[in-house]
Amino acid sequence: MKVDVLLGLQWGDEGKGKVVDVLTPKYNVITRFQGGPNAGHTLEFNAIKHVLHTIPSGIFRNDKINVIGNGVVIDPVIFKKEIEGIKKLGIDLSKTLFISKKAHLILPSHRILDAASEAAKGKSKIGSTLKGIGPTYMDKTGRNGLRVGDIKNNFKEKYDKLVTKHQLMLDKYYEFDYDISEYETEWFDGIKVLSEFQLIDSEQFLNDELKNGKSILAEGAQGTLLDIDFGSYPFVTSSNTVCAGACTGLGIAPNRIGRVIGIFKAYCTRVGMGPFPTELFDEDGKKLRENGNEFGSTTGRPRRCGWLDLVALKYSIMINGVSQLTMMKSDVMDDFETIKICTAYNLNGVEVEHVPYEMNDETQPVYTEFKGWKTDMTSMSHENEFPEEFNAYIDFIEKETGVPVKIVSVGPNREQTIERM
Ligand code: 2SA
Ligand code: MG
Repeated sequence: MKVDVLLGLQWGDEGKGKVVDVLTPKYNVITRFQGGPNAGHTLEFNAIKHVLHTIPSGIFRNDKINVIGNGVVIDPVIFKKEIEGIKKLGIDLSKTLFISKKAHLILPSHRILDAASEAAKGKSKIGSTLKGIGPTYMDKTGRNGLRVGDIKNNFKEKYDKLVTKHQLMLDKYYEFDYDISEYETEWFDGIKVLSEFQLIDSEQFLNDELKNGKSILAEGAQGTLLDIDFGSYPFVTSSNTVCAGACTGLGIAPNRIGRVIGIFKAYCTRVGMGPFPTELFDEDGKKLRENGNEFGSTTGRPRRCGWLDLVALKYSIMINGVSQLTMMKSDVMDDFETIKICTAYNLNGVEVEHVPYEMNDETQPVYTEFKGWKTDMTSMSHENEFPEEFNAYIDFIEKETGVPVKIVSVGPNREQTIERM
């Protein structure tokens, strides 16, 4: 058996949570491989809207195993809240949620360091979610991190050692008021909740599952353009959000990867700072934000909105080896007169069709215009119903990328998902 990977091809918030939830019935195991509570995966069903941060989006389907992989970073405080929220819906997670012993822990002081680092950067701040993601991955690669598997082994001693290091850093490099004790009690309560789950050698477990004929879906968080290596550095997150991240974040060999499902929005959004060539500051941008309810599901920040960027999309498809596409939220543009797609960048008078080393103000989008379909598509259930202009939009994307658009989502609900044959 193989591991299918589902990931975002833009700057996150493509709608991965919804698609994982829809695809879950086809898989035995759903797993997260990178990121942490900076993610906000929104699922809507039975008139319930639920946002997940650390827990895989397969949790609402019965009999599925959900694994938090080694590449994920976990904040016990947020984890505990998440568990409580899910339990309220009557779901028993004790037998369906497994956590990698090798996953790293976000300490209260990591969150403080994140805030201090952002404050010190002033105008050039990253616009991080302030969840402590960057500092936690720094400690991981710097070989100072604290892992889930440490909980049962001189934990307090290791914790104190790392916090002391963080305090020294805070005192030496930053002018930042903080009070660690504020979060600490809650944090240790969270550790208690965490340690009651099955803490496993997830790489072994996942490979054994494959050997036993079980299918696995790896659920990406954030998006390809936020990847630490291939995103718009330094305005990126601190993990490998690309397909290769599923190998390192789960302990799965590259030849075990099966389908790569790339999710993109019919337009583009971004939260946080950093370049965004197709960003709109006009009425269309406002309309995308309002129609699409484009506000961060973790931080509530308004998302920046713009037209679909095909140059960036092709880049993401290349890096990930995407085998099929899923287009989300086209319904947001159901009443648009004209829709644009960026098909090249104009760099100081020269037209290019690749993503440059650094995107900046000089990276000007070159657009191809499309006639809007001007049809409410939200209650459609079959591709035969698609308006001609909508088909033209999809055909263009398929032709340009060379990858089929297999699923189209026309609304937030499970039911508003249409498969294309
Ligand atoms: P961080 O916190 O260190 O990972 O932030 C670094 C950059 O990565 C961006 N980032 C995100 N972008 C979109 N969605 C994300 N998740 C939440 C959501 C975000 C929210 O689903 O809406 O609620 O605001 C996410 N997580 C990280 C971030 O904006 C920085 O640009
Ligand atoms: Mg999100």
